[in-house]
Amino acid sequence: MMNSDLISQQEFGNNQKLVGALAYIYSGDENQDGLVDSTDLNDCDNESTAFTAGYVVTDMNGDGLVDSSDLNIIDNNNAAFVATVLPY
Ligand SMILES: [Ca+2]
Ligand SMILES: [Ca+2]
Repeated sequence: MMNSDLISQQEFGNNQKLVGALAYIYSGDENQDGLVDSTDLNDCDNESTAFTAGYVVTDMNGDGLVDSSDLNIIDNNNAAFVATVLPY
């Protein structure tokens, strides 16, 4: 059994990204509507243009600044159709 098999059995919906030996939770859903889409990208882009800093929801990597690195996270996860997976 591979490490990725172990991790995929530990979380619901196979909704994590395995990088090396670590599993990461996706981010990018700034407005918490369950999808990473263009509305999240627009909100982050607006705050990036305004040089927003601090503990804000558009700071995807948690470095205290809203900039292109946060936009890249949202853009990549938007392209991968990342969405919330919930039990019914
Ligand atoms: Ca969203
Ligand atoms: Ca950031």
